[in-house]
Amino acid sequence: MRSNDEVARLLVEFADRLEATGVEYKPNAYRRAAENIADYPEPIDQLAATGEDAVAEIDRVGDAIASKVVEYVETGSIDELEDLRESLPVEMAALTSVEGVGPKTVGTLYEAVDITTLDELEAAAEAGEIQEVTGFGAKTEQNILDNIPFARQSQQRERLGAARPVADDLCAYLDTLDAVGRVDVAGSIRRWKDTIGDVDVLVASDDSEAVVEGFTDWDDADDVIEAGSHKTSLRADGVRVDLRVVVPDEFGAALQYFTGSKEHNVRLRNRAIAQDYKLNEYGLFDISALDTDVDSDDPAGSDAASDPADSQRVGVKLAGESEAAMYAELGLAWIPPELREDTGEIDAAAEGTLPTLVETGDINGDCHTHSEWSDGGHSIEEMVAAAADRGDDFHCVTDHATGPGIIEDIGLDDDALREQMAAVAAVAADSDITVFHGVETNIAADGSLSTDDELLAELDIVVASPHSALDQDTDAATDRLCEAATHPSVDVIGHPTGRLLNSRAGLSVDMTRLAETAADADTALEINANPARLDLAGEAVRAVVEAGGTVAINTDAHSPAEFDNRRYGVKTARRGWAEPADVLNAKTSAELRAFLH
Ligand code: DGT
Ligand code: CA
Ligand code: CA
Ligand code: ZN
Repeated sequence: MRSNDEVARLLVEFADRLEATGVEYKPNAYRRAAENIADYPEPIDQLAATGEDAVAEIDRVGDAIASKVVEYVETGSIDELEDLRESLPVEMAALTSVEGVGPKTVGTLYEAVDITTLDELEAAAEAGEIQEVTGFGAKTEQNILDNIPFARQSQQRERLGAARPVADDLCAYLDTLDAVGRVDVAGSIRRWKDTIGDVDVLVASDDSEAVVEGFTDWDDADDVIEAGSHKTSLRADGVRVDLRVVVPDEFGAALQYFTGSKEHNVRLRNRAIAQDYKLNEYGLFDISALDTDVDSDDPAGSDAASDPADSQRVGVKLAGESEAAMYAELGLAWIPPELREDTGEIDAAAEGTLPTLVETGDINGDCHTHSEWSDGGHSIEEMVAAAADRGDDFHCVTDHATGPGIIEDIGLDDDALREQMAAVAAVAADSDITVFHGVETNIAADGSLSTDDELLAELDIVVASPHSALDQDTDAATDRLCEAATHPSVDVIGHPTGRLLNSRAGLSVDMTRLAETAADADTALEINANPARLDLAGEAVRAVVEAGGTVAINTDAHSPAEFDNRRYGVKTARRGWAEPADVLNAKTSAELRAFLH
């Protein structure tokens, strides 16, 4: 099966390789086609099966690209792309993941010094070979060297937003199999970490062979990496998935163990040891009545013929089937997976002071959205209707202001914003939900804003975001955001660091200082729920919560479909220990109006 994302990735590679060989215009056509195929709601392989014309019906997909898509779906490869790969045998995705290295640079460096991989790029930069290439200098070479570690890491991790739908689909599929009892995700994906090394899935079953067989038969399974009777790994949609099968009696223990984090587990195990208990993936055991050496990992004393795991099942079993019972027997309240990072959650669970975390159902509306007035794809009416349909009580229209980092014909100048006031008011008058009119204005490098102060004061809500100069040092970046946060009209700082997961580190910010300044100024700091951003990150949210400040969980939706990203923002808020009272959008529209004034 060829998923839309897979086809889109291939077209992006096609575009990169064309660009590397100096082709103009065409690469952008491929990239736009890739975007629209990735967003297309129907499966591309079914569409391709009905012919090229059907594929060409997708917006911005022309006949030439449609025929390549069909070629790929039918044969598994595209001749022209294979030729491009042969003439430029480089690891394109890995090399272009280095900030500042684009396809053209990759082409040049291959011609000049034969670089094909990240390792070769690093070696050449360290040897000073890159600064010798025409068009490059010592500064560029140093930049490349500085950005390689981030790139290397990004190559090994997948964005949550790419991995989570794969996990959801897999769990839904496994649930349909007879042999499968309970099924749940574990690992970092259950903790909703912003990037994922691999997806861990756990199944309770007495027939692990049937489960493993069902797993490898899954439609989305691409290649099997490792097949065992209780643990199998495969790749699906570019994501590595580890499946473990355990007996129902031990499901809770395995779920606890494989959810991690490793640091959380280490602290929990120490707590167990202090109670004379043994904690592992098979259960929680009271070993106080046993000889002390039974707990040792030295296999010499155990029966070599038996299951090695049997030496782990010792003493009196206290819990194993249910995860909640595992925690309860350790004298702890059940700890939500998002908190399991060893940052005080075990003490809080022991003292009964765990936070009551915000939930998706607590959110009453979005404070940062776009329409076709700037770079959104839909009218204000459509966006408001979609918000009402999903049960929201309010909706904020915050199109881009023109300014640093925003393409001129996308952003609104002050006149256009004034014109938009009447348009929003007209939609608001016709809508059952409360519609606020605002703007997403830009924070320049010095902290000044792109929109006139008087106009900002007239708007219902002002989101101010950094869109340019994202390489400032920590002091300058923090000063910049604090300046914007204390502007009398600013209500929300949008995607405060400007990071893009796996592709741009964003501003380095002293979060404690920003959080305290923003809390004093009654300005909310955004958790941008777009899975390419998740900005603020969970740790930064924690700083806001501890400073007594407010976070806003916004989708920054450019279309109704993007409202669905809200869950990623809520989970990120939970990773930062946020309760409903800490969250701007958990307010009712009347409470929000009061906050905005
Ligand atoms: P990832 O996949 O890199 O995003 O992160 P995780 O947390 O999913 O890590 P992974 O997939 O290597 O292992 C899943 C869980 O299994 C991990 O969170 C905790 C548990 N685990 C794995 N190895 C160890 C270990 O050596 N010690 C302990 N205590 N737990 C481990
Ligand atoms: Ca994992
Ligand atoms: Ca794993
Ligand atoms: Zn925005």
